[in-house]
Amino acid sequence: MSKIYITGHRNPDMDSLCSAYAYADLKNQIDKKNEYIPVRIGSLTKSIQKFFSSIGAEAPKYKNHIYPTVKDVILKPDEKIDINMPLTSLSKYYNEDNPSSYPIYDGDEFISLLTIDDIALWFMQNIEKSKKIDSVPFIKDILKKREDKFDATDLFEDGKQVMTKSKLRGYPVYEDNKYIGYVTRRCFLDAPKHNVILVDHNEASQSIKGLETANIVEIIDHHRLGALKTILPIYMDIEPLGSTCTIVYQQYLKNNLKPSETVAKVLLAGLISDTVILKSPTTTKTDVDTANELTKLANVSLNEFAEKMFSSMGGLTEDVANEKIESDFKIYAENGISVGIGQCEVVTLKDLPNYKNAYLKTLDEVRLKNSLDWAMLMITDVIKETSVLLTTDFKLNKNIQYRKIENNIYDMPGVLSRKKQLLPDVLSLINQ
Ligand SMILES: [Mn+2]
Repeated sequence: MSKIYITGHRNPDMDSLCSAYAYADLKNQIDKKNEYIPVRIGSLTKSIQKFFSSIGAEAPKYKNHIYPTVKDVILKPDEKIDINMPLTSLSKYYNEDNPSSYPIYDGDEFISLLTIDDIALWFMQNIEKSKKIDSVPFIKDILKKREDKFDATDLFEDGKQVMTKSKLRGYPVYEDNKYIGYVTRRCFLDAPKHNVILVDHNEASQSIKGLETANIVEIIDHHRLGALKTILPIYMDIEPLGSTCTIVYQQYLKNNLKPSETVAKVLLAGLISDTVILKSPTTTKTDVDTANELTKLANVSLNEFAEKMFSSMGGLTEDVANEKIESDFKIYAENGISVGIGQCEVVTLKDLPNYKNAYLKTLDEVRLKNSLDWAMLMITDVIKETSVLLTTDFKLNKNIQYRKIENNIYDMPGVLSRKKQLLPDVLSLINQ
């Protein structure tokens, strides 16, 4: 049984997290030979965390990288050899697989590795001294305690470097300060590879660190193709649909399965979040049909669920200004001008007067932090299907075509898509 990690892109959004979660659920049902683990490679916003707990699901766990680690190659002998046993009790293991080191215990507690060098040296020194050895020595007479050790999370390549230079033949491996096994030089002959499925992205630059050392086994996505080369042929399902969750639902159908109520909610959340409740210009008929079927399976009404989801994600209070601006902030550079545009969704814009000043101020801090000329935040009311734009001070503000509500705040009725609507307008301003 191997582990196969399923990950969305960096700065994970709802669609990335939900499609990883649901695809792992599907794969675990159709392939019992492997274990599929949904992961995320960026922090979870408080609002997304809230949503997952509100439907009783556990959001994918954080995974830092997919490089092989020392833990992937450890040896764990079944039997424990006790320090009080005679040396000869080891001969069976040395006959079987010739280990250069062997872990020695005192009762249940791991003490140290006994290496073949320690044994040889002991005999040589004793023969030198007394010229004859009358009785079999005990392991405790020979064993040397050493402090050298690896941590389970040490990278395979780092471990290999250490072992290549070290005089020691083996190192114990600890996880959370607990001994879990040991490694010898032989363990580092071939680097193991982790298996990974990419969802909601297909480009290495947006993916998990260490991807170049892993086996990509599948790609499920709805973005432009910028995929990397693979050694073996892989399964890909890339379609121009509104969300990756839509594709994952189609995968359930292809396998004659139905998602559970909870998984249907997760899929629906990713779908309505990426398509702004099916109103974004990226929405297709398949997305609409999928949403209808998912609402039945999830036992919810689309609008109520959407409103609940977006409102459970919380309003734009002052304490989350940074998070709301930065969690989905994309930077573009054109014509020598750099601009960053954040987007967030709300269920009402009526409390805008309460938070606008705090958000304008934070927006300028985010602009400075990223050394940008211009920064914007598009706040989309997903119920009324309209947006408001906040901007930092910039010479091009006077050319903005949207209706000015007040300084640095503009009304964008009907605008829902940053990619397809706001961005082209901004780029044309920059290029004028
Ligand atoms: Mn997506």
